[in-house]
Amino acid sequence: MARVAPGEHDLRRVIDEEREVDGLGEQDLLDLYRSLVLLRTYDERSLVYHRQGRIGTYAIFWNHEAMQAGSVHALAAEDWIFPSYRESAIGLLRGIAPSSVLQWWRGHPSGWWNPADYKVASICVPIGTHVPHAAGLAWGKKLRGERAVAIVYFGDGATSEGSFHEGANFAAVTGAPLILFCNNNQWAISTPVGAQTRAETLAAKAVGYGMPAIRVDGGDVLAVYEATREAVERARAGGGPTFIEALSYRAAPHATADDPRAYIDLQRVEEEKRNECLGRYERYLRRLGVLDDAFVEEARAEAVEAMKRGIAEAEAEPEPDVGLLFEHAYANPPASFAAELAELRRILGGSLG
Ligand SMILES: Cc1ncc(C[n+]2csc(CCOP(=O)(O)OP(=O)(O)O)c2C)c(N)n1
Ligand SMILES: [Mg+2]
Repeated sequence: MARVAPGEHDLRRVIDEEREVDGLGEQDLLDLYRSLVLLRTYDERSLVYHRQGRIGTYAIFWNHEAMQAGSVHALAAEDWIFPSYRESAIGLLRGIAPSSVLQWWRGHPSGWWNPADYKVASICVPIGTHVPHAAGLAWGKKLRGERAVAIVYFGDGATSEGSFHEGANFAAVTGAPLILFCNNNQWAISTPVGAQTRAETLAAKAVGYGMPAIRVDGGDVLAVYEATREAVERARAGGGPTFIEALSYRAAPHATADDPRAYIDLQRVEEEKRNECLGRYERYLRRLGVLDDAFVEEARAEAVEAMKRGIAEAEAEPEPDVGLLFEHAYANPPASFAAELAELRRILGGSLG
């Protein structure tokens, strides 16, 4: 059996400890629930749309919603989010339309937004290359004396990439207001975290850069919220970056093109599924007497409706013109482009005719 992360000790928890988080009122708790439901619904519907051939390869984030919603709720509107493909739909929590994210997965040019409009950077597919971008933006905010902080999301595998180390070191040295949020789902496709590092925990890496770290139960939305809020407060107060390691166990395939039965611990997957993050939070809220069936039904119906509308809007967009392939790369395109585009149109015209 593959090796996974050693001891899961010292994880910050709220739900399992039956604690409450200071400063979170009933409305906040319900808003958080609604965000979890929206992300869960987006993810489950996207898998169906993929199977129906309506979107392309899709990176499933089932059971990662607590890490995403918990951390975003700890941010202010002016704070910047740098997602990886695992957080493709995180912009929904900032008002980006489901159709825009679905179009991204369809490879359509309308699957994009102006990052400045939502303070959500483009979805990063190369592993870890957005960490220096986020560090740079955060440093810029500091230099300008602005209040905003940035958060960058990446996986356990990303901590073996050069870009991660460059970004982390840069953020620490400049005292940039950055939260480095590591989703440690213990797998980088089929590579277990034990084959990724000799460090006992990923949080231990922060020590080498001289920045504080927090380890948190990634399936506990309130613990993630609390940990991120602490990191955000430190960053805003001029205390520099924080590394957050949120621990879980990947309970779904890496993406729709993956079959994890060849390598994963299936028993551990079943355990994780039984303890998945939305159900955990739902049970907690019901115990508190904050959530009832009517709210649950309404939140789900609203999210399903948003997705139905999203896929319909995406599919209603006209196909882009192939000329787009030749635009945006050069201010002064090479002379050969015109002939190449004409050739492409001729070929496509032939294949269609
Ligand atoms: C620079 C780079 N190298 C390799 C890949 C191929 N690749 C895609 S996902 C992935 C695994 C990443 O695992 P992790 O960082 O743990 O993130 P997770 O997918 O588990 O969220 C790899 C190696 C890539 N996208 N970019
Ligand atoms: Mg991973």
